[in-house]
Amino acid sequence: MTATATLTRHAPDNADSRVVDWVDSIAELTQPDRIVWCDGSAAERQRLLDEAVAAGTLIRLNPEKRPNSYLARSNPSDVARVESRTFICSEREDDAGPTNNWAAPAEMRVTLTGLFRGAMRGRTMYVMPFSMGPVGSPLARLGVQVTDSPYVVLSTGTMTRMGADALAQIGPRTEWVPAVHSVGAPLQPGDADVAWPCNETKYIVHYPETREIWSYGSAYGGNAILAKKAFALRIASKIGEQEGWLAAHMLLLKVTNPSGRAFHVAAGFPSACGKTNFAMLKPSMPGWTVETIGDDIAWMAPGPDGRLRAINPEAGFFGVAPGTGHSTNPTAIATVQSDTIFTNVALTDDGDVWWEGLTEETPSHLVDWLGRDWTPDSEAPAAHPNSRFTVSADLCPSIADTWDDPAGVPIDAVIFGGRRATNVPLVAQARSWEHGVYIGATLASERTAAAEGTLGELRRDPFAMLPFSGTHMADHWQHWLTVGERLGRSGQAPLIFQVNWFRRGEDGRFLWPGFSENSRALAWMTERIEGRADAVDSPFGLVPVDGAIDYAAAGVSREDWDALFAIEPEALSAEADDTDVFLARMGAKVPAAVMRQHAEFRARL
Ligand code: GTP
Ligand code: SPV
Ligand code: MN
Repeated sequence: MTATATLTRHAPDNADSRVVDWVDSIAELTQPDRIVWCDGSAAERQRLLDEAVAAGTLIRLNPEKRPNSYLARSNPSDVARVESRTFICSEREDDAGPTNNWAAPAEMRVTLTGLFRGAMRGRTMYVMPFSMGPVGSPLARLGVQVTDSPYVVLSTGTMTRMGADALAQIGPRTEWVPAVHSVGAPLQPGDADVAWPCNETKYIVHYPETREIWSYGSAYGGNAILAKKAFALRIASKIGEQEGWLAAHMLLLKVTNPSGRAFHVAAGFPSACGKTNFAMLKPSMPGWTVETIGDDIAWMAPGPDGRLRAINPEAGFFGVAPGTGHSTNPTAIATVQSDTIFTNVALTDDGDVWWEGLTEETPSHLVDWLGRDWTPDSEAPAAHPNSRFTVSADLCPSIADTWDDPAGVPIDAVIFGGRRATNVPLVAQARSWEHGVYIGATLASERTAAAEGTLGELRRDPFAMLPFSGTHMADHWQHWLTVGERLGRSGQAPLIFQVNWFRRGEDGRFLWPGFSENSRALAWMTERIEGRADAVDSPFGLVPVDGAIDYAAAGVSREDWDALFAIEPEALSAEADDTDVFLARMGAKVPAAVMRQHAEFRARL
């Protein structure tokens, strides 16, 4: 018997033989010391947590302040997604498109085989069967990830339905997506391990046609929790195009008006542009409630009744910490009271966590995310700008009781938004589905800390999917047009809107207070759905008539309100020129409908 065969003997009896064979083959390549099949139980989680504390990977927080919660400090070079190291390896380069890094699959397989050979020596390989979406839902999908990072196991355990229930779903004919992850830091006998092993060389690789994922060198969320961005967006966007449904970088929420009518909304904003906050919105308007269904990813398919139905494929939140405070997002603050893993936030002297924006008062002493003493005089922030919390969706006080309904929820509105200091109004309704697709296709946003790159730089982020599309971006647009036509035939296509919470005045301050006041824009959108609110035409689409939104109640002056909708012809014309360049870069696949809408935008200026 080979060493590998001894190791895989511990596969659960009901494990499908294809899964066992695949695990075997990866073990033979990567040579781990041990293999552990994860069952997803609470006991398993506690054992991993205790081991991680003993190994120095996690710091246990003060149980009186933050029960069952932990702090992880990453390697300082492994703090965000690495878009420059993320690859879509379709057979034809043209199927990955100009916005993705591409390499020929055969060549990439050779490179990765070299890197993964012996990569797990001295480590344990964990096998994680998982379901994206409620186990057994017709919209759910299965996968199996192997990893040599206990931090990734703990994160996946929160973010997905991981373990025995998912494994039991995999029969001889069930499709499942294999995902291989290694931190790329093998240990020789006698080597001392580090708290956050990783490798300077990083590869986040997707084979959309064969539906496989390989990730090397990073343990950061989006690079390593492969069920999330790699599967639920990049691979799923390809599957969705083949099968007629949509994988979207969108939050899902349910909003109920004072007369008790509920609406479901999907909203796509780029990374660190407000999805978690909007999903957990506490309306400032009396009588309105918002409940959370998801904060990052939506899978949406036309249902048997002809309506678009959506599920949140995830089971937890991997949310941005900085800026999340009692005044901005009290729901998130309540969610992370316990049972949370924090990554790269600061540690207080009494064993709790802190980050910029958590409290109005800054503690006089902290240990920063790099483990250094920190005081308010320190120059760098105490928490990394992309520091995050990982917590189960069940713990969110605003979670809707339908959030894990296997049938999903019917979508009434789709929203696109970004961080735009100029040009884009607070809220506008697309004139048609086609116009809405144009708005999504040409979406732009200022860069945030969620990925490597220069902060604040304006870049196109079509459908908030620039880093997450597993296909040619223009094919993605055509797919949205096709799904929209199908929904339109049954007269049940959701309305599409655009929002911008981030417009600034000449003095640089935000013109709109945001957060709970965003409910005013949301309420107007629901009133448009009901046909109760009036709108006027603008180059961006239909905007609220005077008096439709009570901005004064939000503390906004008449002057600022006007500035939120100001049309600056020169700036808009420069933006239209930039859109020409962008669309030309997308090439011949750009749908005629998008070109038509662009011509119309120009004509309306
Ligand atoms: P990912 O998890 O990266 O996909 O991000 P996300 O879109 O869920 O972003 P999130 O809600 O975590 O917000 C990111 C940052 O934007 C936080 O610092 C928030 O405080 C800030 N933010 C969110 N909503 C608003 C708003 O309405 N106005 C302003 N000014 N800032 C906001
Ligand atoms: C994002 O960057 O959009 C995130 C965090 O939601 S990650 O999972 O790292 O992609
Ligand atoms: Mn995201």
